[in-house]
Amino acid sequence: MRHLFSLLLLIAVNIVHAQDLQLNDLEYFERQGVNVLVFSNSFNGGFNDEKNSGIEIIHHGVRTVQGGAVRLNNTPEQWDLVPKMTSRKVNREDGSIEVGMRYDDYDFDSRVVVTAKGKAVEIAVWLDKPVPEKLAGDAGFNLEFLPSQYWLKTFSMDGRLGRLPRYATSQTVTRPNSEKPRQFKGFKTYDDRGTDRFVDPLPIETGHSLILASDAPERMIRISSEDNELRLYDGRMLAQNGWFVLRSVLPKGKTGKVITWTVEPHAIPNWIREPNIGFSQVGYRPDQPKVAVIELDKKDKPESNATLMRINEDGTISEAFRGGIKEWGAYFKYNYVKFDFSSVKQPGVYYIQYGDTKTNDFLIDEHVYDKITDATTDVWVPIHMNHMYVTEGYRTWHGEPFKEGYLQAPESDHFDLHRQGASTDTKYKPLELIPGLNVGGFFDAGDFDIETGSNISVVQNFIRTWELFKPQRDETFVSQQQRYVDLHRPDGVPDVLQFIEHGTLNLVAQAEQIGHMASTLSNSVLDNYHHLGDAASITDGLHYDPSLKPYEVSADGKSSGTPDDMWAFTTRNPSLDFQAATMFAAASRVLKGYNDDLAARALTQSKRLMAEATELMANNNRRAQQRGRGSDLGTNLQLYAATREQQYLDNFNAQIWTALDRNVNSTIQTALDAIPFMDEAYRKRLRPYVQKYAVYVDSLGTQNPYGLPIGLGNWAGGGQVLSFGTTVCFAHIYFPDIIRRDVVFRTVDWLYGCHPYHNYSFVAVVGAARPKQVFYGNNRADFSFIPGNVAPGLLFRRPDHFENYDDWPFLWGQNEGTIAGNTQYIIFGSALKNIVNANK
Ligand SMILES: [Ca+2]
Ligand SMILES: [Ca+2]
Ligand SMILES: [Ca+2]
Repeated sequence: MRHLFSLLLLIAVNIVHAQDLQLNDLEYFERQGVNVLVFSNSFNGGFNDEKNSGIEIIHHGVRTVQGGAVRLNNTPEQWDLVPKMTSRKVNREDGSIEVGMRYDDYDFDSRVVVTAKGKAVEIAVWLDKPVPEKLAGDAGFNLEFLPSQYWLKTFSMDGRLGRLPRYATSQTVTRPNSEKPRQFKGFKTYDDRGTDRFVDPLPIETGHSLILASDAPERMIRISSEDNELRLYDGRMLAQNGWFVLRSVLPKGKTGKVITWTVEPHAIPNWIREPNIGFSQVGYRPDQPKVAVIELDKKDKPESNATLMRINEDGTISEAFRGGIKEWGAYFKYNYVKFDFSSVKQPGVYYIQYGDTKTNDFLIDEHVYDKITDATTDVWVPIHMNHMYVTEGYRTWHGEPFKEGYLQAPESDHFDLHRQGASTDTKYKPLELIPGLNVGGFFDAGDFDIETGSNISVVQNFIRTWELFKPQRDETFVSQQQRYVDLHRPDGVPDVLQFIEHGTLNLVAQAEQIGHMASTLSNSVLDNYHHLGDAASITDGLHYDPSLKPYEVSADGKSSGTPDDMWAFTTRNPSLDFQAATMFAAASRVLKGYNDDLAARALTQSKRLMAEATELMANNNRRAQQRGRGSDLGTNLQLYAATREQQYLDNFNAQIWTALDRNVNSTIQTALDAIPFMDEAYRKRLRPYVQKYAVYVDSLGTQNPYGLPIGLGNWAGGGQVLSFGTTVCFAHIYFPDIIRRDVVFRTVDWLYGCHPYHNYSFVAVVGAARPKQVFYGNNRADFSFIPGNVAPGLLFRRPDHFENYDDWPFLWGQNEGTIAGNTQYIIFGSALKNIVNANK
């Protein structure tokens, strides 16, 4: 009897163990529905606190908790200091992970040890030396909770009830700046209006035992600490992208195990993630392949069939097709199966039914791709026109920004990854006004600077679109004279020409006024770089006069003592000048007959910069020369296209074949771009390389279920997918027998919803049934989007998680559209439309 009891106990213990958090082979703690990651992703310093690092929890498939680390602020902002990870040890014997953290600025080291304890983890902070005097009372252990998943949910602190707010309205105090922990490189995220004090949020609640979201089993989590006070803050008080923060301050003067928390994320028993049926929200043409990729929990058992249901014109529903499910296999965290309904060609409204899951409806129709670029060209691009007043119907998107112009940047480091060297490389003194730069150009992305390299790409992308597809679309009124843009108001000029003109205006002004290209025209102070709202209100529009007191305005109303003027970063980069020279040559050709004056100015600058850059690069060391040579191939082709001078064609011919031999994948696009200028012999010689590229394209189908190059970097790989899609389109246009037409649809399927995590379209696009609802644009604080934006998409978090938030716009690596990327999308979309309409 006793023996039997022991056996039962043993079984019971084993059953309990099966439900406990286990340290898995990928080095995180796991139970069904709960993953606890300990510095699988460390604070890498790219853009400081990217809200992607430290201790993280993926709770029923959604990453809802991150930022677990020793931090120096109640609610850290992006440019507050982040700890460097100095060590990471996985101890399988006691089921723990230990991470060393260091703040170099304060010579401050700490360790965090996370140990599985049944269904919970214990998080302990260890100090070998007491907290530095300067940080005492400020340094603490923090854990951050995603607002969009926790707002409106309940909490209970030591039995006191509350509800997490939809919008931040807790309380703050101000403290002397001398008490503020140093921010990144000494920058300041705030304007204290001369008070010499900073704002510090007060906690919403304090106590020792917190239950979050007892009203939502998938989000419920318990945190307790016997020895340390838990303080709950709302990070959105300081920054709209802040998270809810729970923290305990490190005790003064103590060493050893100074903080102990028990964290228990609730797991829904036997939870299995709902299938994610990936399909194109834009729909399908009757003659294209139609394959849904279904993402399944590894514990889910695949169905044997799925059905395509048709919504008839009288509103009734009938089964259009029933087909088998094909297994693809495992890819990172999930299993993938496919449902092929290509045989359905009848135009109509359909949805997919797989087990108990059904999708929203979508179209099968010949015209589904007709409008895919319209939102981008008609709305997104004109809204990003700098130095203009931009209006649409009753709404003003922004007033005319930066009326005071740009100052010569002094020697400086910069928060947006720029640098001004000791020499200005111009005739201007630091902080002197460089005249004439506040014209033309496009906002970089979710921020408002002019990145010169990106703006060059934008003009090139529009030139390419113009020359290949000649789009006559005119939906935008642009008056350079009035500095006024009105959306949806035709003015008799094709919009693409006006966009080429607008980009060229700023870039030519740079070349003329500075003498060469600026690396960027950007913010001088961090506290207006993170601006959200009307671009015209970033600066005061008045010239900065350091002889005035801060915030003082001169008697004539023309200058102020507020140092908010933008800066031009002018350290000379000959290869950037070379790129600009190439683009100017092409722009000059396109603008001739439309804006002859600008065309002539562009050509003058092209010739001058070309000569100067060539000489500078020749004088530079060999490494710089080799760097320059990398871009020679494309540059020579563009120069030939622009000037038709034989020398450029000879240079191109001298390099293209060795470059193709070295790397087909990275060279094939340029080789294809040359076809219109080459003879039949060139096309013949290119054939075997395209065949080699086709082998690569086929091989992608075995690398992942989507058959695309999927990036795993710290910025999602939407750009790679687009560039792949563009190359495949061009390869198909020139070599239809080698690159089959079917392949071009892989990219559209992915963009419009057939991808991991969710099935929403990554493009805020006309025609999609379910586009993403939030993007990282300049209206992100409104949880909104700018139509036509293209999200970078699926962000990979180590070791096995793809993610694209659709309720939280603030992670740029997933949701930020850029001017270069979105204009690349216009080329891709135009090429695709060209291909599908060729059959008509
Ligand atoms: Ca930028
Ligand atoms: Ca127009
Ligand atoms: Ca100003």
